[in-house]
Amino acid sequence: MSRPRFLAALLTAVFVGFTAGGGGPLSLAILTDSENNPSTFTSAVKFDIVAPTVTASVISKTPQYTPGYIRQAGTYYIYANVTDAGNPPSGVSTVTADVSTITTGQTAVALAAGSYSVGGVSYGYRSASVTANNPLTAGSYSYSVTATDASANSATQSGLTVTVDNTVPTGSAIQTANGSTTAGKAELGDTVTYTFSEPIDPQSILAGWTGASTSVVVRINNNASIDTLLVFNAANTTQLPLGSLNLRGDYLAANRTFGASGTASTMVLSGNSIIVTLGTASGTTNTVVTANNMTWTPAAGALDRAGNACTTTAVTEGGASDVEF
Ligand SMILES: [Ca+2]
Ligand SMILES: [Ca+2]
Ligand SMILES: [Ca+2]
Ligand SMILES: [Ca+2]
Repeated sequence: MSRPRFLAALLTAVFVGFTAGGGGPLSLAILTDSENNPSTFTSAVKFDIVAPTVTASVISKTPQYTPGYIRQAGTYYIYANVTDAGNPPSGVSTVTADVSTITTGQTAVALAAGSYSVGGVSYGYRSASVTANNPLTAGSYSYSVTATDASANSATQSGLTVTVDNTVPTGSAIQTANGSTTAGKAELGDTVTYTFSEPIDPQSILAGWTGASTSVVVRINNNASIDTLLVFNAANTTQLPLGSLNLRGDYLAANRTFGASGTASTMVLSGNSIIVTLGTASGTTNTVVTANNMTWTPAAGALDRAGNACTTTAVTEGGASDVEF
């Protein structure tokens, strides 16, 4: 390669390297070839004068699936997505949140870069656990997130909101329905609908559950003429906090599982309700002809969106007295 060509190639490589590499707020390349050319080559690269943008943020209780709600004295995370622009972007340096409306004095809580997910949405930044004031009146509260890039450009997204909910959920209704051939007989396809006073966070019922249909095992335990229905995880090893359902009838003469083999039982979240559909029965069941009203005792492990524990006050089946399933 000739000398001038070599010099041109070298300059191009250095310039491209500075342009693509970014890094610092200002990149300047100065090359001198005093032997062959006394002139000085100077290449000034554009720099980042554009502030980052907070594209999304949400506050959620810890742990959680459903975001946007906290309770007084509860712990929470702040999530955010931040992008930086510039020519080239110098990159996001710090992200902080002012949550002093819900936690006194916390005007600059640091959010760390990482890979986070809440409510089915991915976020690139999250705070450590923060504890809400106690007391903290229920209602909507504003907070802000500030992002700064490596060139010290800064932008604040204000007007973000989180809802404080201090009202504990309660059981409000319990019903079954015949989804198969015989009313009064527990079979594949029959349903149990547990209804609460407000939406329940699915993750409080089953780790990792989003509320979409998922496999479970239903157990109906024989207790003479007052058999009891419980819901277990898909492995049939851990009872889920859907409480205990007294069927008030002799639906079987020996303990049975539904969905442990064959067709799985399922549960799905729908508004304030969780609907359980029976899978394949492990053995014979009775057909009950005497109408009665069930009694459901909810479990405190069921949490609302803010993390308040459900009361365990029993709920009696409403409507006309009927047989179940
Ligand atoms: Ca509530
Ligand atoms: Ca039935
Ligand atoms: Ca029985
Ligand atoms: Ca009934």
